[in-house]
Amino acid sequence: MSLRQILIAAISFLWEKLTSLLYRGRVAICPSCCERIYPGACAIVSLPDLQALPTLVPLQQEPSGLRRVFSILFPTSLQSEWFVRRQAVRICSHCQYPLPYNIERTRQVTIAIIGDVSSGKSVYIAVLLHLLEEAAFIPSHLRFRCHCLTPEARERYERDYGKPLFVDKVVPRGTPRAIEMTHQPIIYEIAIRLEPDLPPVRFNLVIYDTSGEDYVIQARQVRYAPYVLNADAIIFMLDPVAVPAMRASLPSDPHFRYGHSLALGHPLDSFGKIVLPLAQSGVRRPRPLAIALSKADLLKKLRPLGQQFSFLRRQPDYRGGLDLTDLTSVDQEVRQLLYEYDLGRFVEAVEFYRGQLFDPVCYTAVSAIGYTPDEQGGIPAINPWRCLDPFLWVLHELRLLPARPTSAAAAPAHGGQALLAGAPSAQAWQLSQRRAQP
Ligand SMILES: Nc1nc2c(ncn2[C@@H]2O[C@H](COP(=O)(O)OP(=O)(O)O)[C@@H](O)[C@H]2O)c(=O)[nH]1
Ligand SMILES: [Mg+2]
Repeated sequence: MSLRQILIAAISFLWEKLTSLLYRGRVAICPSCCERIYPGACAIVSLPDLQALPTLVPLQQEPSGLRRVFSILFPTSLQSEWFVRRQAVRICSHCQYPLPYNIERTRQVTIAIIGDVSSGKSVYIAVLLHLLEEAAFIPSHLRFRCHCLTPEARERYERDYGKPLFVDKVVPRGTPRAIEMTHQPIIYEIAIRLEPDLPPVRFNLVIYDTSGEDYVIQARQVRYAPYVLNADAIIFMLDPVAVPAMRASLPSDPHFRYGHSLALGHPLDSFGKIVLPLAQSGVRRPRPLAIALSKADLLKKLRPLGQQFSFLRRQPDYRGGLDLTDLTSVDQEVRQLLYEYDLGRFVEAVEFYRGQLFDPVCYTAVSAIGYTPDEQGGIPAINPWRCLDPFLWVLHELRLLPARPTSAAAAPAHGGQALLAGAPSAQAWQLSQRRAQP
């Protein structure tokens, strides 16, 4: 190696170190290709027909040289009248995806809803989006705004899953495997005002739906569902139908002939395969993990009425705020249920990664439909039960949503750790929330 080459290598190394220090907090992840980007260094285009790339008109090229450094540090605001009139958006430098208009100043929160094929992800997401848009969980004293930034992706999802469920009353068919390496997530801009004189808590909620095969086949996950690696929180759907001991205890329901003809993987194997890329990625960033036992309507058929778990008989009231006391008891009962049905090893596998990949962990049970579909996949109605438990818990753990004040005395959970922290006052909570912002 010549002296010149050594000098060039040293300068580029120093420049890299300097820029990573200088650009701290300016980096974002493209919601579509999941590559790291600097929003300030992305090209700006006019996109009158939102998300229809062929119609885009360039307004500002990607800056280069010193202008690039300046643009990264002080991104051009798209809120000026000139940009607003042209419906300007930034596009990703790697995949040209039209980025959320506020990406340079708003926290992106990715909640990865993952699980094996047919574990109930798509149905759950379709119902969750409805509940989110109806603000069904926001206590009446809080002001809430939820605006979808990806109307086309949302419409497509509604056509494929929302309409069959809510209008046609039939369970939709499975999600096809991904063939592209970019994704069309559904993104909501959310603002929650806790106190009239305090600025609202703002974030962009990013939700994806991918085929279960893309998660459980490791090579496919890294390729087609890379957002799991960057997810801020994970909801793992645990399918009771895939648990041999539970399935054996369920009456031979005609429902099993619909949508369950696949050879289902054991949840322990699926969880292991999903976790492996996270463990191998070297990113040691523990994130909240909610285990959601899906299709919980089936759990009611496991035992005679009088011997059922108490959480199956309770209906949470989200209007009063997230009830951590109730969640703690659900967590304990679901763990107990898993041990009872031979899934102790699953709980232990989760514990193994706790602190390293996940922290904290909460066990919940959800039924997106609220009924068991008939032989043809027909359902009488959609009557979601406890669907918001994992979602709200995750938001609470990410310090984006306060809990009901009376739940401050939530019992400490397993391992002597307080799984569910108490609920501070709105002001104290918002202060701590702001400190937690990246
Ligand atoms: N009993 C019951 N079955 C459900 C529920 N949600 C989904 N299913 C069943 O699970 C099948 C797969 O659901 P889907 O959301 O497509 O699973 P995905 O492959 O994980 O996206 C559906 O065809 C339904 O038969 C539920 O809340 N209760
Ligand atoms: Mg699906």
